[in-house]
Amino acid sequence: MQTRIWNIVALMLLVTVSVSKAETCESLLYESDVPLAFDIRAYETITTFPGSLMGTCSDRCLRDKSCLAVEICESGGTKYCRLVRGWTPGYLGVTGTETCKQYAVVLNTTCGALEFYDRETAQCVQQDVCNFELTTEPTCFLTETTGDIFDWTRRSGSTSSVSTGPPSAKVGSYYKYTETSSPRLTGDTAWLVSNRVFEDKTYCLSMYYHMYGSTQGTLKIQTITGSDPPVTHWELSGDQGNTWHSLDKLNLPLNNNTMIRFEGIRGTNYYSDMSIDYVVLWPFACP
Ligand SMILES: [Ca+2]
Ligand SMILES: [Ca+2]
Repeated sequence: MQTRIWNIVALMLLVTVSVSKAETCESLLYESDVPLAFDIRAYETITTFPGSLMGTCSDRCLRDKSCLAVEICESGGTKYCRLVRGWTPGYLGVTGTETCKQYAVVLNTTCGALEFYDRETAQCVQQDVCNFELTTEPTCFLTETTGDIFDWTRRSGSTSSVSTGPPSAKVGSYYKYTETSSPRLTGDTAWLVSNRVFEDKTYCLSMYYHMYGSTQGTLKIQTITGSDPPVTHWELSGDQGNTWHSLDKLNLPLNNNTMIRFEGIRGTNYYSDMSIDYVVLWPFACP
């Protein structure tokens, strides 16, 4: 009976920790990245909670091969750990207010920049990420295309209209957005499409998006396989306030004949600038 009570207490503590995670840590950013030996041991001492929390975290990471990294997060002097999919820093020197330190899981080697260590295949794998910091980004899997009405615009700082668009990028200095002032009209579309051949499996997409403006339009994430009609996997319309939001986990079933398409659709007036930044595509289903 006593064991059961302690289990309940431990469970309540874990629930408490889970709630605070969402408030203090963002899943897409980190403060630092430290390679670990394959045999993961205690990477940081967490004294605030019972040992079970630390033990659970380590055990899960050892057993779960899809776990590629561990994060130690801190909130108000309280530390806790969580499992994430790890990667090496894409852009060194990214700073923010995050309080998580990330530890990548690597085997006697450190993967190169913009790579992560895939424990299942024991290889360093390139990370597909669009941060839009460069005009041409080798790691970015999205590109402009024709067949739509206009292009997405790469931008630093605010957009040229008031009461729409973000004040700045979410990560780094640049982002992409749909400039919806004249000559753009209601319903005009701008597409970004993938330029990669994918494997036949489910990938996980995450990103930041900003959709501020009283006549905000619609953003869709779609897949198109062969000549089939587009399949919409995520869609959002209307004013989402003047803040960046995160889309954490979107499963996308892909194969070598599938294209990913981002579709921005202008709303009824120019208060319709929508933005995206730090779009990441993992070659695994979402955890
Ligand atoms: Ca950026
Ligand atoms: Ca275009």
